[in-house]
Amino acid sequence: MNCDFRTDFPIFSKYPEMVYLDNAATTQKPRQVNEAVTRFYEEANANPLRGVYDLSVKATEAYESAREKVANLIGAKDASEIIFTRNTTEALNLIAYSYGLSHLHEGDEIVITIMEHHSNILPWQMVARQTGAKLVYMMIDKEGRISPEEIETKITDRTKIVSIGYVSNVMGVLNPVEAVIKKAHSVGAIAIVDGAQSTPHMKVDVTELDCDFYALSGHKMLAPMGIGALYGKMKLLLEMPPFLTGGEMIEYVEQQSATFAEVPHKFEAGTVNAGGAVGLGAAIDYINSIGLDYIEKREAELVKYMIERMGELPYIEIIGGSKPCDHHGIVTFMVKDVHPHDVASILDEQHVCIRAGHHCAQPLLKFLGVNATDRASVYFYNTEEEIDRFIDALTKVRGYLGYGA
Ligand code: 7TS
Repeated sequence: MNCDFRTDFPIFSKYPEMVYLDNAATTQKPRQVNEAVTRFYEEANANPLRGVYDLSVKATEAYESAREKVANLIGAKDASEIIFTRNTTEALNLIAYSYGLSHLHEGDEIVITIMEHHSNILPWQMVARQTGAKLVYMMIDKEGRISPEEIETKITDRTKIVSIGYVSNVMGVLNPVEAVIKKAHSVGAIAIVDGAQSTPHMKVDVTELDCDFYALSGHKMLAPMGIGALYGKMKLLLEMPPFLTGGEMIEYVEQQSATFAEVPHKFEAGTVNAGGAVGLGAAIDYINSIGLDYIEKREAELVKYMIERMGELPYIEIIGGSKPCDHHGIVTFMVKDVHPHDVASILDEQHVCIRAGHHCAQPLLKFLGVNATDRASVYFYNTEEEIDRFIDALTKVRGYLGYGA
């Protein structure tokens, strides 16, 4: 297996002893992305979309070219349907504040699943509180699956919004988003996909999916923190009011009123994160140079190996599906008798980075009957050797705390 691209990631040379298995939280950044950001600030820095002078035009071109790259990556037909946001959280809040508050009324229903990240729960709680709409949950089985009956019975004529994560950040399960989108449309509801955990790892085509909105975070796919994107169907974006107001999102401003800029700029108030967008564009170029087919296949191999090796340790319980293909890059687990935070601390002493806690999915953890878990998550740059180091570290946990094997 050729792992040459690991040398593209300066952090791995800086900490050669580190095993980084918290990729679902954020990924490491390749030199190519860091250099693209630096190049933008050294060679094209000016406030984009404002100046008529050459440097500002350069900055605008760099920013808009990144928008094209996001559109191409996720199969949006028109780059104007891509709005830059800070992250998935801001993208979902944009839909909630703009579409949700202006379209929902008392008696309407918003349908999500019990395994959503808090950023796909709290915006809908807010909309429900302010409009009198009801928040309804599709439940899952122990393996994290949503049954066809659950989709059929929870999405009804009262449903106006359905919002679902493509891949769960805790279970790693790939959700049946196509069926959910179809059902949502059949009752006249809009369908939103939280793509935070899918976009970095698999081919996504929003046109084929026919979702109305799709949210992603750059930092989970090699890009800098502070840049994300929202795809929305143009006909919805045109009718939606702005989320934030102020500079750069207007056409004309009078003393008491204003008209707004065209989509997407209507939704990008204030000075934009052009450097971040350029970094996201470079991250997309990098991902394309490796290929999402390869990335998906490689991560499946790594997860299969990780689950096999974890199977050698009888005191480990993996949460969710029993098959490796149920865990898209993410393996959440418990070590018998040991608090997940202790596990993560003991692993940290051995330079292995994993996440412990509720993973911003408290309703899911309550449903699973646990307060916290451990989670190891891979990206294409991880290796079998690192997984061996992770397993070696895990074998020491119970001994450190005085438990037998
Ligand atoms: N949706 C899902 C499915 C996520 O996994 C996350 C972040 C978000 C939304 C929010 O993304 P953000 O970029 O706006 O923060 N998930 C995690 C995680 O699992 N550990 O840290 C962040």
